[in-house]
Amino acid sequence: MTTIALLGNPNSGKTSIFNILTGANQQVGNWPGVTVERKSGHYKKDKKVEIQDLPGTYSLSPYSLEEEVTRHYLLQTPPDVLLNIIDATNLERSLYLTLQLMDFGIPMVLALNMSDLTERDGKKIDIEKLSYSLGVPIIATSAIKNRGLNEAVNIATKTHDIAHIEYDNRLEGALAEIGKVIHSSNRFEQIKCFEGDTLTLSQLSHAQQFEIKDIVKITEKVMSDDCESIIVNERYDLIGQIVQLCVTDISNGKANLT
Ligand code: GDP
Ligand code: K
Ligand code: MG
Repeated sequence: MTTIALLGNPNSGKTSIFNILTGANQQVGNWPGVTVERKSGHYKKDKKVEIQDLPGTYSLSPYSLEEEVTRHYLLQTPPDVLLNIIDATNLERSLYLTLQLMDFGIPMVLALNMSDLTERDGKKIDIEKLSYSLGVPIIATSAIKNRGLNEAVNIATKTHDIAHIEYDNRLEGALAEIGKVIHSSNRFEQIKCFEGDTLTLSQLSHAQQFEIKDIVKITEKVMSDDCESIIVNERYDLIGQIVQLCVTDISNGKANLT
């Protein structure tokens, strides 16, 4: 049995894709203890593949019940692979969630959905470059035209590699130090500690919390910014570089880099 979890921003096409992949083989319920809908199903073409639909979110902070459910699921019962559904017409915003998902250290594949609409928008996305930049397989999909979805599942079932992204050396150094303090190589937890996430910090001893505070204070000083802004800026800087490399403006018949 392989479990593939579908994740993406609201309106990325998750429900459409889930319905195509599972057809009538769906179970609908609630996540334990909360009134957030839980849907899972078996892949129509291979019953040994289970598809888990997760709530649509922009972040995993958690600012909402949906984010909390998703974060808890990824930490406590990680699937074999994440299929991150991306709205190709809203690449920057979608990639912000992608970078957060990559921190969990779970194999990941991207479905570049709404790919039928990018040319209408006068944009061309170089999928090979995008895949290379992020270190994950990417398949162009269109739920409305039923394109690329079976390929996405096939690739997902064969993906076992875990992609790594690197931010500024000073931040990477701080995260490595935090990893030693909390005895965890889980990058999501390290970043959450760095950001001062109360849920994560509350599970640590006072001594650990003090050590982390020191690491964060020093990093804030050398990077002249506060901890939360450091993370947000690192992610948006990287996304900016990736978009510049991979997206071409093809409107007005002219090919200009955006
Ligand atoms: P969710 O919020 O992520 O579950 O997204 P939905 O599956 O509800 O889709 C949101 C809207 O986008 C719906 O109107 C879909 O019909 C439409 N949609 C989904 N996938 C595609 C696609 O690949 N191309 C186009 N053009 N529209 C899509
Ligand atoms: K929707
Ligand atoms: Mg939906």
